[in-house]
Amino acid sequence: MYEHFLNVSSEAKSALGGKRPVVALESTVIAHGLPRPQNLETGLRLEQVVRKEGVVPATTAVIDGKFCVGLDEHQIEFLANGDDIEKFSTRDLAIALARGGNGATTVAATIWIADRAGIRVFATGGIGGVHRGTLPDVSADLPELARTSMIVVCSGAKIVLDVPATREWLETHSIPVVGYGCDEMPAFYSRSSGQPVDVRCDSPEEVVKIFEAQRELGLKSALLVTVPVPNEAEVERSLLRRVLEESLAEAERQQITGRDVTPFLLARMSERSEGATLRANLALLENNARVAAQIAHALSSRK
Ligand code: PSU
Ligand code: MN
Repeated sequence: MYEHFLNVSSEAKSALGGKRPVVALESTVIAHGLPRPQNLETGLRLEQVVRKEGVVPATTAVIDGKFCVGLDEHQIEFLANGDDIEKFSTRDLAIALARGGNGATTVAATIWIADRAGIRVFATGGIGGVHRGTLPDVSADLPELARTSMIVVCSGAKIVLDVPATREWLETHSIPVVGYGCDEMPAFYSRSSGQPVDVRCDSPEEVVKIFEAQRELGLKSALLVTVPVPNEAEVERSLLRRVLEESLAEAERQQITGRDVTPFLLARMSERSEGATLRANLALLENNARVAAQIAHALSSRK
C-alpha cells in the first residue's frame, strides 16, 4: 500500500487506515534547531501534546536511508543526541535513498514525505523563507509549500528571515495564509510582523472548511495556518532587535552559508538573549502541536 521507501509506524498506519487523525512533526528542529537537552525533551513533549488531544503523532526522519513516518523514543533520542545527524531537505532525499544515511527532515522534506503517507496536517515552529542579505537564499520550504496539499501549522516565518519578502513569496505562489486567532501574520518569537494574513480563523472547523475548498478546487498548495507565540512567552521587542542584529552580523563575519545559516542564528540568539528566544521557541512549538492536533481532529470527523 505504501511506497517501498516509506516506513510508516504501525500506530500511524492503523490510524490512517481507520481515518483517525494523525499529525506529522519535523525533526530538524530536534537535531539542529534546539540545544541539548531541551531538544530531546521537546521532541518527546510534542508527541505527548498531540496524543493528549487523542491524535497520533508522526515525527518524520530518514533513518538508514528509510523515510520513517512515526518514530519510537529511541529513534527520537538518536536524532537528538547523535553526532552525525544530517539536515535533509527535499533535494537530499534521492541521495539519502540511494546511499543510505541518517538525517533529520526539514519542513520541506517532512511535508513531502507526510504527503506520500497520506497525512494532511503538519506542525512546526517557524517555516523557512527568503533570507536577508544580497544572496538570494530562499529556503526549499517555500517551493515545497507551493506544491503540497497540507495544513501547515506554524508561527509564521522565522524572524531571522526577510519577513516581508517571505510574505510576498507566499502570495505569488498562491499559498493562503490563515491567522489563527489573529489578524496579522506572527513572526516566530514575536506576535506581530506588520504583515497581513489572507483570512482569520478562530476554530479548527473554519480551517478545515477552507482546506476542503482548496482540495475541491484542485488547488495543490499548502494552507499555512499561522499561530502567534503565547503571550507570556513572547520576546520583548528591543531585546529581540538587539540579539537579532548581533547574530546576523556574527553570521556574516563568520561567513556562515547554506544549511548552516538557520541553526547558527537560532543558537546565537538564544545565547545572547539568555534563553528568552529559546523559551519562546519551546512555547510556540508546543502550542502549534496542540492546534494542529485539534485541526486534525476536526478534519477526520468530517469524513
Ligand atoms: N522551526 C523551528 N526551528 C527549526 C526549524 C523550524 O522552530 O530549526 C527548521 C525547519 O526544519 C525548517 C528549517 O525547515 O529550520 C529551515 O532551514 P533552511 O532555512 O536552511 O531551509
Ligand atoms: Mn538556504
